[in-house]
Amino acid sequence: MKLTYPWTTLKQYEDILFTFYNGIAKISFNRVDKHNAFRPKTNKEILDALEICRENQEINAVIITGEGKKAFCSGGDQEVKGSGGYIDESGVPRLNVLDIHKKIRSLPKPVIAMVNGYAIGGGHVLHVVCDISVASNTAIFGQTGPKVGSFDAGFGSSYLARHVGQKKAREIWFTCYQYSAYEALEIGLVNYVFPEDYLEKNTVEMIQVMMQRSPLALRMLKRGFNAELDGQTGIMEMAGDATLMYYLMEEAQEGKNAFLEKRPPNFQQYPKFP
Ligand code: 1HA
Repeated sequence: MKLTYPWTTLKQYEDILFTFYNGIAKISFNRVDKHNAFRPKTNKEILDALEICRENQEINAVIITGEGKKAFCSGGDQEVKGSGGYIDESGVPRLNVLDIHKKIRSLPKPVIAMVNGYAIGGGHVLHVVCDISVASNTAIFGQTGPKVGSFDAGFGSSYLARHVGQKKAREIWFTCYQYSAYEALEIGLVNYVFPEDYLEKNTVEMIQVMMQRSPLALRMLKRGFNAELDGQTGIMEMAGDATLMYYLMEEAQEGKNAFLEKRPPNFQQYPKFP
């Protein structure tokens, strides 16, 4: 029997569930009849939920998963794929899942992919961009792009290669093979494999350990891990957090106070650590 927690709804959406338990937010794809394939609306809802996760002080970490027993996410909904992207309600083609990749990486809190079944195509990329991936023993991983007329040459390939190495990443994309949870574990694609019924329990327990650690330390570590791949954007995110910490210091307040009091600042009173 699946062990779960008393999640409460944070906000109602059409394509996703957005729930909360004990400091953890959970975003679940809820298009079970399509193996949780996403359409532009799904991605728009996830972006909105991720923004709430960023702002809400009660939320320490985020789980991304899929409803049902079959799929985490099977990527872009092929039924709405059109010329130029995935067609939204107003007829505009979109690739807005890429905005989710950026948002997950920039979110200053851990994001954990809880892979409960198929993580395929754009669904696979989604777990790749999360900070941590845990899988049920029933999970199946793979890319399908070159089989169905797509590819993700962004994080979906470059960041994947950071996890599994260049050769394996190229195999994953060029062949579109599918991999079991244990194969994924062996090649460093996931952190842990748990029995299906214990997936949520063990994931929450792991997050509870992270929640005992310093949030600002985790935040800076995430920035550091990302900066290496994200170039100037990564440095900007890290620098932003350095500014945040500087603003918490008296030295930064002295500059502002001196300006407002129309006097020269006295920065010499502060220590210059070696
Ligand atoms: O590459 C990108 C992007 C790249 C750059 C920028 C943006 C991107 C955005 C998206 C993507 C992509 O995601 S491309 C890759 C899109 N996804 C796929 O090619 C996966 C298609 N699905 C499958 O290969 C298979 O369904 C499966 C391996 C996940 C599971 O196979 P299985 O167990 O045999 O189930 P199946 O019968 O195929 O699927 C169950 C139901 O779910 C079917 O519906 P039904 O016939 O029962 O009415 C099936 O049509 C539906 N379904 C599954 N996946 C999708 C889907 N419907 C629409 N879109 C899907 N992706």
